[in-house]
Amino acid sequence: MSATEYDASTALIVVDMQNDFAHPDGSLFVECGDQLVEPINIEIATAAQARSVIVVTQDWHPGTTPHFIDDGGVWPTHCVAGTWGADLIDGLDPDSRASAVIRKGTNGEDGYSAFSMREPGGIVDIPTGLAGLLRERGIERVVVCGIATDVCVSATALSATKAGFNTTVLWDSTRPVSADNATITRVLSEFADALVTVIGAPA
Ligand code: VGL
Ligand code: ZN
Repeated sequence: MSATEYDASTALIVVDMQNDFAHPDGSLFVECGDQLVEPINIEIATAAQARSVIVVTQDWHPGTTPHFIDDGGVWPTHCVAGTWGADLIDGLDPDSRASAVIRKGTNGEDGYSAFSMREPGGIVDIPTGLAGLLRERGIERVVVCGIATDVCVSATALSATKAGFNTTVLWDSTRPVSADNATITRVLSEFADALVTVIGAPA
């Protein structure tokens, strides 16, 4: 059973279910990321049946970018455009159901949120066009799942509320890069402050 309800004014956003994050051989494997395929498939199937908009995001970096440790950033090289690591994980069912695929970071930006990107170290948000696309389709509510809870899922959910969408995160269909208590507490309090609804939040 899906964790929430869907309808035609809801969009499901499946964040970065790519090999480098979700496959045990990935360069930035998020522990248990592979276990998300099954629950997310249930959300996708339920959302599709309810005629919700389904958005799939992909982290999509050039081979060198200040986002990567090798070039002065903080992350190991991951999700380089066109490589296996950037592909959606096998079994995510079926990606053809997606109404839109949003690729973030394509020009070397830090692409954490599905809604906007930012030059590394910069302060200006560069919209991805997702907010406009959702508004055009009459979307009022977004449901967010995928990887990573504390990075791209949280950035996506927080910008969704800022853009005026009623926002829900399916906690059990996300996994964090950092699973320590301090990180989880911070993410949950940011969600609470931004009025993001969290389904399945740890007590
Ligand atoms: C992500 C770290 C770096 C994510 C993307 O998808 O959560 N994390 N780039
Ligand atoms: Zn990245």
